[in-house]
Amino acid sequence: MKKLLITGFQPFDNETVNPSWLSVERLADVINGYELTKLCLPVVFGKAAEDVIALASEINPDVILCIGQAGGRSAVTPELVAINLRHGRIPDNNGYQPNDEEIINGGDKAYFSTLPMRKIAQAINESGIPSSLSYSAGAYVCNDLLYTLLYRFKDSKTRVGFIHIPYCTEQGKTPSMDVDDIVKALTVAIENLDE
Ligand code: PCA
Repeated sequence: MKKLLITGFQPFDNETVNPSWLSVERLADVINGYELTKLCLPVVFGKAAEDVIALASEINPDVILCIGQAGGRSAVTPELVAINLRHGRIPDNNGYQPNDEEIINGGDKAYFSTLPMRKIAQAINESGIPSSLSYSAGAYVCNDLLYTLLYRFKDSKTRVGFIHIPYCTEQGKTPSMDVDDIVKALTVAIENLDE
């Protein structure tokens, strides 16, 4: 069976939950011929990617798909690209707040996702859950994670992608989405990982 390493994040920014992990932990263990391995990541620059790379070197996944909260977005937004930039509007969960730094010295300015993100956005949208392709994952820990993984796996068979999701209803913010719908959207994404 093919292997999918799928990740969510711990809570950050004064929240008590992160809908990315709430939804990842509820996904079925096998979807579309992929066996899922689930990992919850710290919201810490550098460390999130280190944890993924450590587990990936044990299980050698075909695909790594990372999920993160994008408060303020009203749709599920697969990310097309990651940029070589770290900047924090707020400190990470280790208290570190970078100000316009490079992630990887000598890395390209940007890397494109190696999963079919536009197709994934269309498929989620057709399933009835609002979704659109995003052209920026920001400059915070989610972009840091996606950039570092795309750099690390650029010459390997492992394909890498990232999906941002809205706040979930329990967080009491708007716009928001039910975790049930986020789980459904991520399931559709996994059903569409292959070109
Ligand atoms: N979202 C943040 C980091 C962790 C998360 O869930 C981001 O968009 O960078």
